Amino acid sequence: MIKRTVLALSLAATATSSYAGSYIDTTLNNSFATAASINPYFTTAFSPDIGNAAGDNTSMDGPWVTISGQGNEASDYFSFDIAQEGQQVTLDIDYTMTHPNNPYGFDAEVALWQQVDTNAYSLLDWNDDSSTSAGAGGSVHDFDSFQVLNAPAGRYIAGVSRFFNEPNDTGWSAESFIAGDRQYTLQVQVSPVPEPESYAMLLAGLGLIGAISRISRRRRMFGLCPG
Ligand SMILES: [Ca+2]
Ligand SMILES: [Ca+2]
Ligand SMILES: [Ca+2]
Repeated sequence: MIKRTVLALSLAATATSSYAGSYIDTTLNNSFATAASINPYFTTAFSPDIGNAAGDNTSMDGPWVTISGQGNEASDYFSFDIAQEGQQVTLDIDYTMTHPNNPYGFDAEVALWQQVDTNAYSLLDWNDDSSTSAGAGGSVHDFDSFQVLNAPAGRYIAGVSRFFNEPNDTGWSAESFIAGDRQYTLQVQVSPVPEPESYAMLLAGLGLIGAISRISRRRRMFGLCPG
C-alpha cells in the first residue's frame, strides 16, 4: 500500500515537472542572465527525434535534452556546460512549423553562444531554416532550424527566436521574439565530433596504393624501371 502510494506520487511528479530528457520551459528566460539551466535534464536514452543532417538517428551518440518551449513575447535562452573536449553541439527544432498550437506556424531560428568571460558571450553561429531531412525525426518543414557546431569545453547558451522579416539569413534577430501562444520543440545534443576524415584518408590511401601498383605494373610492362 505504501509502495503504491509512493509510485503514484512519483508518477504525479513526473507528469507535472521536467524529468530526464525533457525540460518544460515555463520561466521568462529572455536574457543570458536569466537563461534556464538545462544541465540536470540531459539523458542518454534512445529518442526517435535526435538525428544528424543526413537523417540518421544519433540519439545514442551523446546526451540530449528535449525542450518544450513556450513563447513569452520574448526570445528564449538555455544554458549548459560541456566538461569534455572534442564535443559538438546540435540544435534541432522539431514539430514547430506544424505544431497544432501554432495555427500560422512558427518560423524558428536558433543560435549558440560560448561564454568567453564573466557575463560575456560570443555568438558562434546561428541557423534559420534547414532542410526537412536535417535532425532526423520531427523536422517536418524547411523553416524548422538545425545547426551543428564544434564546442570546446565551457559554458554555452542556446537561443531560440522567431525569424524576423529581414533580408534572409543575415544574423541573429535579437529584436525579434516568440509570440506568447507559440510553442516549439528544441532538441539539444552534446556528442563527440565524428571523424569521417580518418575513414576518408583510409580510402584515399587504399586508392593511392592501387594507383602506385598500377603505375609500377605499367612501368614494368614498358621496361621503364628494373624489376
Ligand atoms: Ca519561454
Ligand atoms: Ca529532430
Ligand atoms: Ca526558420
